[in-house]
Formats: sequence, C-alpha cells, structure tokens
Amino acid sequence: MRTALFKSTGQVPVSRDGEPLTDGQISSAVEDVLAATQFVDIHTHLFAPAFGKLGLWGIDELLTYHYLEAEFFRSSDTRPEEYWSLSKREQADVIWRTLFVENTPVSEATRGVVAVLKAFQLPTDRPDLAEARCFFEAQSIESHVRRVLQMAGVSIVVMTNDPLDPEEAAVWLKGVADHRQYRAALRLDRILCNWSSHWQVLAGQGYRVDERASGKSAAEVRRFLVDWYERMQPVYMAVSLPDTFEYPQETVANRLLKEAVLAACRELDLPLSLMIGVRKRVNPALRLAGDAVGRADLRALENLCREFPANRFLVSVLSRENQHELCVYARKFSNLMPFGCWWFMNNPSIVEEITRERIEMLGTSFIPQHSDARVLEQVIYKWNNTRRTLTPILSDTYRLLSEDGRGVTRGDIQRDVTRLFRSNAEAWTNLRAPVSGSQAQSS
Ligand code: RAT
Ligand code: ZN
Repeated sequence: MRTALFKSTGQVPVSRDGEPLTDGQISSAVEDVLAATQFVDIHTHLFAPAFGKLGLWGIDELLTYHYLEAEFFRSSDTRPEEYWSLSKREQADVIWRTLFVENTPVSEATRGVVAVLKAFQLPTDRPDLAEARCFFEAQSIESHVRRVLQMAGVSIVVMTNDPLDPEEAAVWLKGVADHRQYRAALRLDRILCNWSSHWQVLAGQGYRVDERASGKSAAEVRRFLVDWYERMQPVYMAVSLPDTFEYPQETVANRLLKEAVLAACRELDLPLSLMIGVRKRVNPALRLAGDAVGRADLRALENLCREFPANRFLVSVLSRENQHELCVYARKFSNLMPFGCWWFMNNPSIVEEITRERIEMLGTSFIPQHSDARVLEQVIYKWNNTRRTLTPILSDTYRLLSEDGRGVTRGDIQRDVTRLFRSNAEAWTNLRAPVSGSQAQSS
C-alpha cells in the first residue's frame, strides 16, 4: 500500500524549464498547454466497441441524452408516456424540433450537441437531421472512436461496468479483448444500494449469501468482487450514494461496504469512488431524467477516511452546498481525492466556482473534471468546455502568483496541467495510460 500518494509517481515533469512568462503571455501559454495535453477521463458511461450496442454514439443518441430529455419536457406538451412510446429516431426528431428549431439551444446540454455537429462540419441550423444521420451512419466504430478521442484530447476513458447488469455481464463472461483507450471501473450500486433485489443473483452463481447479508455473506461478496476484478481489471470500484448516506450505521449496505468492498479494495490496492448526493427518481415518469440532488452529511465521508486510512477514496459530490466541505475534508485526509464537477455541477458557472475554490484550497492535488459522457461524441464538447473554462481560471491563478513574486514558466504550467488532468488519476488508480509519440507531453 502506498503511503505518500503524490510522491515519486514518475509521471510529473519536475523541471521548470523556460523563462518566467509575462502577464500577457500567461493566458496563451495556458491555452496551448491545455490543448496539447492528453487528458485521462476518469468517469464515463462509454463502452469499448467490443461491448456492441451497449456503447452509444451518433446523433440520435446525442439528442436523447437524459440531460436533454429533462429539458425537452419543459418546452413541449408531450407527456412522458407518449415520448417513451416513440422510436429512438422519433424521440430524437421531437427533441431536435423542440429544443433546436423552435427554441434557441442556449443551455449547456443543447450547446453541446451544436458543438459536436460543428466539430464534424455538419450544419447546426437545419429543420431536420438528415445530413447528420447520413454522416454518422457512414462511420465505422473503431476509427470513429480513435478520431473522437483525438478530437477531445483524451487518451484514456474509464467506463462504468456493472457485473450485475445481465447484458453487460454476458459480454464479460464471453471474454472481451483489452482496448488500449478504455479501462473498466467496477460499479457496485446494485450490490450496495439494492441488495434485497440482487443477492439472489449472487446466490444463483454459487456465492453463499443471504438476504440479511449475514454469516459468510460479506466474505462471499468479497470473493465475488475479486472474481470480477480478475475478469475486468478495473482501475477502481465505484458507487453512487444518496444524499441520506450515513456511516457508520448498522445497515446491510454498510456491512457490505466495510467487510466486502473496502476489504477487497485494500487487498487489490484499488481506490473506491464515492459519488454522493443523488436522489433517485423524484419524478419516476422521466426515468433516467427523473433523478435529483440533495445535500449530504459529509461526516459519513469523514468517518470513512478516518476509520480506513489504508483505503483511498475518489469522491465527487452532487450538491453545490457540499463542495466546500469536500475541499476541507481533502485537506484533512490525504486518502481522499476530490474529482470532477458531477452532473448538475457540470455547468461553466458552477465549474468555475468549484475549480477556483479547489485550487485555492488544494493547489493541484485534485482531479478537476471527468466527462460523465454516455454518448461517445459528448467527450468532444465536454472536454472542450473544460479547457475553455479552465483557461481563465489557471491564467488568473498564475498572474496572482507572478504578481506576488514567483515567476511562472511554461514548464510550471505543463507540470500542473499534467498533474491535474493525468498524473493524479494515474497515481491514484494505478492507471498507466499509453501515450503515443504524437500525444507526448511537451515540457
Ligand atoms: O450524469 C449522469 O449521467 C447520471 O445519470 C449518473 O449516471 C451519474 O453520473 C452516475 O454515474 O451515477
Ligand atoms: Zn456517471
């Protein structure tokens, strides 16, 4: 188990090469370095091509993203049941007409679709989707993936892999070849948040578990996780938790968390990602678009970080009100790594606030962003937005430092950007992203 989490990762350039930059040069140096550095996308819902139709891509998937569905119901009289009865193509058509033709696409999620169309030089203002469909239908997935990730400036994406999703598990059990740009993350929601509906699946696979998770159950869940570790080679385990999450508390979930998950993470030297603050299905009629947010009591996180110093926790919180506490806890516990501006936080105004605060309180010891992309081409606009939002934030930071008396070189900027968007993730998860010649980081 490593103890000094940021020391000698061997990934961060240490030289401060170059002359100190003038105020006028800082912003373009920041922009250049952000553009030239290949990022690691630490949390997505994308799938490698070998997963077949589980991997979403193309214009119809982009338009039926649940962020857009939520916006659609605000601007259309269509009732959710009517919408769900349409084919994917018809859904995409009504969303396009409603949000992009009859209204101006000014929201973050609608602008994202516009940016993707523009990136492929497709028209952004047509009354229908004919041209866009024609373009995407002509792509073949392997080369399209390479092109999209290159356009996004991302070398590695981490998937979300649920061993209790029957469709996904079937692919893993058949055997799936490694893809150089995708890594797995073992998702635990069904086990930790919905044990009563899933314990029988484990029992059916020969694990000696019961509904109350008593007796040997925790040890057997641990065995299940180790078996899936062998199959998936995940870079971390992950769970999304409600705003009501408490620890310690005598619950089945907490027993499994402590005795199965955290024990397996220590044994396998994997971090656990906790995404805290979701309130599932406050409007069930909207399906995936029906989840909301609640402020969590982060003392649960404090208790976990203190009680399990040999575990590493990657943490994202969904409520804006929890962001400041998360920074404070990260200052107290070096086994806590804040990451990303998650879901409802991923809007430029909020990303800016959160990121400035994190830099002020944590320096470069955090992971500023993940894409959470569900549809392949989303990585283009999401990472473009991150670079655009980060440019003034980092530039202001360096100008202040320069004014305060410490000249900043291009080498400093490269070292920081590399640490923020690559090395922290690599050091924390043992993720070693292959970097090709053209992607090599300049220093
Ligand atoms: O942002 C999202 O797409 C959400 O629906 C969730 O999937 C969330 O990111 C999660 O991983 O639970
Ligand atoms: Zn997610």
